[in-house]
Order: sequence, then structure tokens, then C-alpha cells
Amino acid sequence: MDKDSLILLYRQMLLIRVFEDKSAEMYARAKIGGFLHLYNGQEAIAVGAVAALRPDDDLVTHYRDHGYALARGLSARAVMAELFGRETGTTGGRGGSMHLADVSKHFWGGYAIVGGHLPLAAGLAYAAQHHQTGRVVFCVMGDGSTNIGTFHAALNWTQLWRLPVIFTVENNQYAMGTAIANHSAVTEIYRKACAYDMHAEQVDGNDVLAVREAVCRLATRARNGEGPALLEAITFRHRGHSMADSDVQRPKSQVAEWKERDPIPAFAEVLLARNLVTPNDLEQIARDVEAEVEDAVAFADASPEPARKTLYEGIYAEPVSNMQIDGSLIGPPTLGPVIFKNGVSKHG
Ligand SMILES: Cc1ncc(C[n+]2csc(CCOP(=O)(O)OP(=O)(O)O)c2C)c(N)n1
Ligand SMILES: [Mg+2]
Repeated sequence: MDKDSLILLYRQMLLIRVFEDKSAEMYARAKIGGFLHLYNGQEAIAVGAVAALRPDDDLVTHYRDHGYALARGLSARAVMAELFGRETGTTGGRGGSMHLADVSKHFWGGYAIVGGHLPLAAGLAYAAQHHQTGRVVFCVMGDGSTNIGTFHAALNWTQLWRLPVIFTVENNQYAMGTAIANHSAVTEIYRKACAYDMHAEQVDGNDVLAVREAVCRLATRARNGEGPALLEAITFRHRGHSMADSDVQRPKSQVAEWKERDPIPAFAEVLLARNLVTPNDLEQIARDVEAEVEDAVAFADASPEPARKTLYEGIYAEPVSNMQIDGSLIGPPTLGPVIFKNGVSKHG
């Protein structure tokens, strides 16, 4: 990678960190509602992985998705506005934190159901193979997801069909407050792939360059028709499971130990040691990132909430005729049976 690309990796990791610290503050001020799962400590995985992919490779994520959205180039403004539930958000303020998406960027987004998105990734990979687009699908999940039935179904199917997908497990060693040794019979997650004869690797998830290299390698394999892979990235989250979690189950000493291995200062050290940046350059990057996040908050706060009349948009292909908002009917103007495309009729 050239100097500018390496510095960009650092900037992206820092942007995610500062953005999320600000989101935590906005959550505490009740500007953000619903759930908020932060990615502090895991930034090297999203940034390293997205840097290894083509812009048209498909990205499917779990609910801890802010880092992937920002790394894929969704604007800080649109992501913050989505967290605020505003019209200018990535999904018009309807999805919130766990459902960021931008199909124009092949970012199929965040899914709230643990493991529920793996079959979707398999479907996208099937489409890529069938239409010979040359695309690879990158699907990320947590360690807890690997105990779910869809994990096994998706690995089996994609290996059987040699589909171009990289399943990446962010092994942050806990599913909510349950330590991996208490939730998984196999604690080295990459070994689960051998049940399906699938290629698997383990990588240091706190090393952005190691993650990028691993994903480059696995993407090349997949593009060459060599099939899917399971990548286990070892990491740790600095905060509790979500903003609603008081994080009492994880030993404080373990959290402190992993904070010492923070991927962002570690990569700053690499850049400094290679004489690619000066301490002044790093300070300038920090100032730029702070300004970008402040601008995103101001933008989100000034954006309107979605109009009530749009409440049902994007939910039904054909709105049901008796839907009402503020006493007035929306959807098809005539009352009477609504015939759905599958031939089922319902009386509105
Ligand atoms: C099918 C399903 N079961 C339970 C939940 C509740 N839940 C949300 S996140 C989570 C833990 C998942 O842990 P892991 O896969 O390790 O991801 P992490 O949060 O650590 O990134 C659980 C149990 C859910 N959303 N979906
Ligand atoms: Mg986990």
C-alpha cells in the first residue's frame, strides 16, 4: 500500500472511534433512541476488510455496523442522521443503528437477528456466481452467531456450491456477557469450518494490516472460483454489549488488558516508525475527524423527522388499503379486497 492509503486506514479507524464516542454521548442525551451497539476496539477489522474489497463487492453485517458503514464510505452525516431517526439518514430514519444500509454502495446492511443475515449473504453469493459478476460477498458476525443454525446451513450450502463468500467472525470473546468458553463447545471458531470442509484462517483482529492481507487473500481465492472461507478475527470490545449493558460480567482486568492493545494507537506507532507521519500529522488528522463528526451531529440535529404520511413506505410492495394515519386512509384510494401478487385476497 502507498503512504496515502496507509494513512487513510488510520483516519478511518479514528473516524469510527470518534463517531461512536460521540454517538454514546448523543444516546445519553436522548438524541438517539432504540439500541446502540458500539464497535470500540474492533475498528481494525472493518477498516482492514473493506480496504481489501472491491467497491462493488457485497457487504452484509450484523447489528454492530457503524464501522462498516463508515469504512464503506457512507457519510458520517447520513449515518448520524439515521441514528437520530431523521429523514436524511441512510434508511430515511426508519432503521436506526442496527439497520444501516446503502444499496448503491453494495452495503446491504445491518441485521438485528443474530445469524439471520448469513443466508442472505449466501443468496448474494449465489447471485454473483450465477450472473458471473466477479463479486465477492463479505459477511461479518460475532462469535455468538456461530452457534446458530443459520451459520451451519450457510456454511454447508456455500461450500457445497463453492460460492464466493467470506464469512468473518469477530471473535470478541463474549456474546453479550457470556464468555466464549460458556457458550461455544469449540472456542477456536475457525475450526468450526472443518465440519463443512471449508477453508479457514485465524487473524489478529486488532492488526489492520493483517486483516487486510487475510481478506485480500480470501477474496482472491473466492474470485478464482475456489469457494468460500471462514475468517476468525480475534478482538475485544472496549464497551459493554450495548449502551443498555452495564458490563458487569466481564472482568475489569481483562477489559483493561485489551484496552492496552487498542488497534488505533498501535497503528499510529506503525506509521510513526515507518516515518510516514509526524506527531503533528496525527494531531491534524484528529482535528479533521473531530470536525467531521461535529458537522455530522449538527446535520443530524437540523434534519427533519420523517413525515408521518410516509410511515408505511418501504414496508409493503402494495400497501393494504385500510392503513390509516391521523384518521385518513393511505394506500390505494378504493376500499375493497386487495389482491396480493401471490393471489391471496384480503378485505381492507
Ligand atoms: C436470534 C437472536 N437471538 C438472540 C438475540 C439477542 N442478542 C442480540 S446480540 C446477542 C449476542 C451476540 O453475540 P456475538 O454474536 O458474539 O456478537 P457481539 O455482540 O459480541 O458482536 C444476542 C444474544 C438476537 N438478536 N437474535
Ligand atoms: Mg461476541
